Amino acid sequence: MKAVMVIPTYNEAENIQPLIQAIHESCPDLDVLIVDDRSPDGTADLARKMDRVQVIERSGKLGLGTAYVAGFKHALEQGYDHIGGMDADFSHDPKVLPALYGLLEEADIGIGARYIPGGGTRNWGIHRQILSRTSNLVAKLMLGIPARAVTSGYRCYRRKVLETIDLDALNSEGYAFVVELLYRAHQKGFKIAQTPIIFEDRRYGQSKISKSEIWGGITNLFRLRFGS
Ligand SMILES: Nc1nc2c(ncn2[C@@H]2O[C@H](COP(=O)(O)OP(=O)(O)OP(=O)(O)O)[C@@H](O)[C@H]2O)c(=O)[nH]1
Ligand SMILES: [Mg+2]
Repeated sequence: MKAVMVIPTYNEAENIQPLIQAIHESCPDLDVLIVDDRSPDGTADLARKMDRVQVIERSGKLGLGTAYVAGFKHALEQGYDHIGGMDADFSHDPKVLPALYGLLEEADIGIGARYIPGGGTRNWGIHRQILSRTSNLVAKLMLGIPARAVTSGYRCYRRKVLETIDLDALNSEGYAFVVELLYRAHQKGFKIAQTPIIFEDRRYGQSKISKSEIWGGITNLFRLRFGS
């Protein structure tokens, strides 16, 4: 099985090389595809210096959702059977990768989940924990998806999932993008499986996801559930 991990990046210079190294230590056969939005800190150039890495460089900061779409399409064109997605900031522990991709032996989608036995968060304040747990629960209940990790971006898919879903028709941004993708996949009857992860705060660099996206995420749930 040809497998790749798609990683959208924006200003991840401190993380990108150690991350790629950790991915290859954990999963020597996994290729890496970086989708960088012309990070001013030179993330793309640092990534290009590593082995088994391809870099797509876009013209500017166009957002996480379209970065995933660009990466997924490229991966499909290249004939990958298993295609993943993760953050570049070490919140998604590369040690979990064998277990995550292993889920695709049985399921169409594998998700790294915080709120199942063995999973959790590290260094999170009570506010963020409540917000995260609540948004996951609300998303799960509203969308009827049989998974606890609806908002998790640490995932992998069989290629037929990404071929079946019209990626260009997904119109959510940021966090909401992964929620919408899972919702569409669930609607098409694809099977979801989960493995526990401990989610850690980003190692270096700044957060790019704004508070307004949290509210955007909530309105998005209503749009998905009650919209066209
Ligand atoms: N290509 C691209 N990548 C992005 C963009 N925005 C965020 N990212 C990447 O998407 C991933 C998730 O973004 P983060 O900034 O870690 O978001 P977060 O986890 O909610 O926030 P943190 O608290 O900073 O960890 C990281 O790998 C970012 O570099 C974007 O506009 N374009
Ligand atoms: Mg992060």
